[in-house]
Amino acid sequence: MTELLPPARVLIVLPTYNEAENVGPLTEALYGLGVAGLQVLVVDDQSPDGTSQKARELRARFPGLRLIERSGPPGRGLAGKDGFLYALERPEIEAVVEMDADFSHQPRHVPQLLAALRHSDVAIGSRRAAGGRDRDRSLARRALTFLANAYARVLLGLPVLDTNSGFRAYTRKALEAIEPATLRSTGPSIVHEVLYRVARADLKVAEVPIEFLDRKAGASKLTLARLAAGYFWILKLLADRLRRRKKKK
Ligand SMILES: Nc1nc2c(ncn2[C@@H]2O[C@H](COP(=O)(O)OP(=O)(O)OP(=O)(O)O)[C@@H](O)[C@H]2O)c(=O)[nH]1
Ligand SMILES: [Mg+2]
Repeated sequence: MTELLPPARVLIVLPTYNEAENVGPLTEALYGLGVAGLQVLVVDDQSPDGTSQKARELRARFPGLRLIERSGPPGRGLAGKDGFLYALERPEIEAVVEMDADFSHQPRHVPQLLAALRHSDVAIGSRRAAGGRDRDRSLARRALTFLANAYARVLLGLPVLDTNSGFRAYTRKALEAIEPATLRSTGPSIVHEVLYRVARADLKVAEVPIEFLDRKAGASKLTLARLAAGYFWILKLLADRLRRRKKKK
């Protein structure tokens, strides 16, 4: 049977690892937004908790839902990259939103991010823009985010208040300029690598204030090793920045 679905225009990329409890309610909330041509893409890394099985079951209710079941090395960065490449292969997709699948990024902010794309190339869901909030999490967790953000902003000279945010919307033009095929970071630091490319390509960035919540179900995947890898990645990007500066002189 051919599916009678509106053509996908806005792709929501959800990287998932052990989000079986969240993927259903989140998919429902996203399709409930009433955004025309919205399509959800779950990019799962063989989660042992059966996230992809859940996503497959959800297709009975949401036939537009797509699922990439990744094999090979896992990672938040690799999953995000696959989502971007999926969008670029489909010319009907005009905008891409990436967001965490744990309800830290609330669906209600999606229309605000999309609205900001009317006058910008990239819209960032920002805890640090006026009106933004990050008060729900422990002080230690917020302090960690604060330090990582300051480190990335200063070393990479990024003109963005919330560089760590993985809640973003991109126009197709922005995605093309980012050249996802050559992104190299495998983990969460993809957010910095992408932002670094956004700045280099002189894309117009808008920061949309969001209320960031602590995850409601499931466990965090942030480990000390991942955190350290993220800090190291920023140093690699800094080396690239300095090399380019030298060449320019
Ligand atoms: N596909 C895939 N997704 C991942 C992987 N690691 C994390 N994710 C997803 O990326 C998003 C962010 O991961 P979280 O574990 O919430 O990490 P975090 O938001 O930095 O940490 P918390 O604030 O403690 O939740 C979530 O949707 C995860 O399911 C991975 O290896 N592969
Ligand atoms: Mg999270």
